[in-house]
Amino acid sequence: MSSPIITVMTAAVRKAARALQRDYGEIAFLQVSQKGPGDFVTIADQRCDKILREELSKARPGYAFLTEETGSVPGTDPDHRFLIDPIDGTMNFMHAVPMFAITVALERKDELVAAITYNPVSDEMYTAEKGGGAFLNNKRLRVAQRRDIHDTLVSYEVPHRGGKDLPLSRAEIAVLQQRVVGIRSPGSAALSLAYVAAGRFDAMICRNISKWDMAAGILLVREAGGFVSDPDSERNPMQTGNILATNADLMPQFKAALGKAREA
Ligand code: LIP
Repeated sequence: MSSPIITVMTAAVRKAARALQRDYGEIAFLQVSQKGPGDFVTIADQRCDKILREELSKARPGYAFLTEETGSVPGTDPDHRFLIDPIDGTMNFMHAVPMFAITVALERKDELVAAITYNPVSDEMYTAEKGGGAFLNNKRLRVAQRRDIHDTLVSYEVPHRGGKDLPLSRAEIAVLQQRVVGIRSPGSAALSLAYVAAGRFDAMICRNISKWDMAAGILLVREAGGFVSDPDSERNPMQTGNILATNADLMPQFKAALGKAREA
């Protein structure tokens, strides 16, 4: 049985997802039109963001927001804040690649306490609540239990052309390719983190992302028994914008590998 806050967040996400799916259905058509999908995606993002804020405000008036589309929206409740990315994986959405998600997290006094990441195309609803475990469509999740980096499948989010840290990313991929079984770049940090929680990926690494891209995923991974860290230090990824998520045995091995890349 879902808790009241997970019920509220899930209902808001499902309502926003219905609008998003209608927009997704238009994307293939827009790609062949002269205008292209860029502006349309902005509108889809904004529409989804608005529905989420309206629905969540109705159920929890006074909570603040931090969203990719509207930035910081102060609330009257000083303790609670929703973090929202209405479409994480925008580039995939624009190209009609069905690997994107609505992702919503709730912070209480700066601590992540509830999380939803939903892929409307695959109808995969990932939920987590602090101390209550992580779930995929109500099935309990557990991170993968592999212990040796040489056995792992890893998500490494490749930066966009012109993105920050391109030389570092190339060095990291080169080092990882010598150690892991395979590397994927799914294009949605939120879904990559959900996949770590589900034990599909053994680890995920992503640099220069925003709080709303990773907030829900961090709680999902922790509640599935995994760990997150800044890849270069012991700092909180929410503060540095860089994240490594994996299990306890693999964490030091990935940190050592990424350290080698920094030396290269
Ligand atoms: C994107 C991430 C993606 C990352 C990009 C970007 P958006 O979020 O989830 O994985 O590589 O840098 O931040 O822009 O699609 O919400």
